[in-house]
Amino acid sequence: MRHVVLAMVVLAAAPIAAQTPASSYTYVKVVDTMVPMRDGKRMHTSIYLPQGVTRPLAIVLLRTPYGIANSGGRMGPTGGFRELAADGYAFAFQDIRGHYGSEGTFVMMRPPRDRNDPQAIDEGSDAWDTMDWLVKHVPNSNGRIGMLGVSYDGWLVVQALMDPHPAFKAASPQASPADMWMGDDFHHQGAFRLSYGFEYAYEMESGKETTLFPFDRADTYSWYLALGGLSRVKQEIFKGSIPTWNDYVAHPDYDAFWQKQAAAPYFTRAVSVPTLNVAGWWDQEDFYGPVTIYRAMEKHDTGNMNFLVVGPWNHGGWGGSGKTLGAIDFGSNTGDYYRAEIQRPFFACHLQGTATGCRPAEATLFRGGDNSWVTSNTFPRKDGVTATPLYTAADGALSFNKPTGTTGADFFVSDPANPVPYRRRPIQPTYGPASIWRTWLTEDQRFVEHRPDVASWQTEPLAKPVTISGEISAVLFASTSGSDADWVVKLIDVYPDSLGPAMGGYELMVANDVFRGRYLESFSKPRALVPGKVEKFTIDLHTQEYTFKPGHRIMVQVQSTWFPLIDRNPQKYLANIFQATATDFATAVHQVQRTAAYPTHLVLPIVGKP
Ligand code: PG9
Repeated sequence: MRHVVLAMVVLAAAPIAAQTPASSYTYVKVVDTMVPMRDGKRMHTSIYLPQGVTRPLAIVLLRTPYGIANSGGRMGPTGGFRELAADGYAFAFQDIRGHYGSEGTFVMMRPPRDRNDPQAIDEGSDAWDTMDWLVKHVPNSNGRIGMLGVSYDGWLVVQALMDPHPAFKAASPQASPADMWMGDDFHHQGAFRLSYGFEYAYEMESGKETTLFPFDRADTYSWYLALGGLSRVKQEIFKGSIPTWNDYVAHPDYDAFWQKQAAAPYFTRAVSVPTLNVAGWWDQEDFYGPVTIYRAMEKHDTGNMNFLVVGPWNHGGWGGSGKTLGAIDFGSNTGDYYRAEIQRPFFACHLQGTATGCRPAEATLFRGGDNSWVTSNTFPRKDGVTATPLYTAADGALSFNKPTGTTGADFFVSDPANPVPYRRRPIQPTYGPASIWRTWLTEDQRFVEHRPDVASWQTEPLAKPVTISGEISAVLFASTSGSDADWVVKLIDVYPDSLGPAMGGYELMVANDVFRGRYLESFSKPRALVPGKVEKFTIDLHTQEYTFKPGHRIMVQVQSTWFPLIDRNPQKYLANIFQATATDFATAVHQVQRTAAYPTHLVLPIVGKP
């Protein structure tokens, strides 16, 4: 490995004051330089130092594809690193390969390298080479490095953890995707996340800097609908120039391309870097990822170094106060609590040797509804939780009693020409001005409840609280008159009318997901559904920690479109939906059974007895 020693460039930069109750430092950018990697490519890196600190400094590293120009603000009075900044670290920020100031080629979620190829590079080797350079070049370093980041930046932490540098002593991957086909930004259980997959790929790959797609109308719902089929995108819209779109088209199913990129299988060795995994229950982008990574690492956590925190947050919401999300008030500043009481001590203990904070609870979970933090020695919790079926019943009821009848079903007509919007229209471009993308998971689901293509069931008002903790799934016994179908399932907390006009009757989603019917037997080998045949679709609704309070109702909604979050299923089997044209889409009648033989239900992890 070769390293070029670069002179440090001292910059005259505006100082950034970090203020917390404990102390404050002024940070100055002292270096803006190009750090060489093992293949000779150089990565643009900035280093900020706290003024007036003479003790050896630990280094906190963030690598990002989103540009490091404004990184100093993170240590400022409202920045997400303000509590860390109060402890006095050297902060290093780096543009990743091929983006902004760095050399080389950007590859979306570059898969881990072939370890048998000494020339190969990946984000893990770039992180390793960067850490090696930092401990040798940051003046007065104590030789310990921490790394954290949210989402893509969190995924870069995960890549660094796969083959950690010896100086890497504390990690916090936050909202990192784990598997882009199974559950994160680009697909969920086989269904393509159209608006995100389309817009993000353009933003990242139409130039070296992020650029929004130039939609010619305010409501992207109508833009995506007017597209007709996805076959128009690759050449007509993107002119073949967006590699990630080309990959979606070439790999519609869960093949080696996606499997090679998925993070969990790479964690096969004992965890050696203390790791604080962070997720938000209402993360609109990557909730599957951080939980999956925590669980993959936990299998090899022989030294108790791997921890999980899940709060009532959207994507990165722990960087703010975390008191509210959309219309929902969680009663306290949950983000401030996390940063001050868990993240700050964790890094201080592992990087600076302070006495406490190295080992937070195994899992620290915010329980919505009750609005309290709870801890657990395992995740999901094992003791005192009963997997309890909650069945759909006649007249829109939900019941803990299994149906006994031989007939009974609910049905709706799913029309791809009039898909159910996933959030209130107009649906602004995902990251465009005034977009409410960041809070859509907490939107009041009454905006679609009246639609004839949304089936709803609900319990009576609850006489006592029902707390769920852990894994939720839906078991749909369902059929389509077509030969392919999407099933979207939403678990909802219905607030009592007594709460008055602002929140009375509010329908808050607490879990949800979509399943593309063609993957009933295999995610790698789809097949057509037999029209009219009742199949058992088991849909992972992931995990939650939540209390449905007395007077509230539990509701379940099922629908077959969620647009344009999810692309429209043509509802007649097509080998590759990315090749669909406008004429490939057909209406279908969808039936959801509720009989003794076919008892559609949710499985809820109920704490205590239901
Ligand atoms: N959710 C973003 C992401 C997209 C694609 C890959 C990885 C992450 C992000 O917020 O960075």
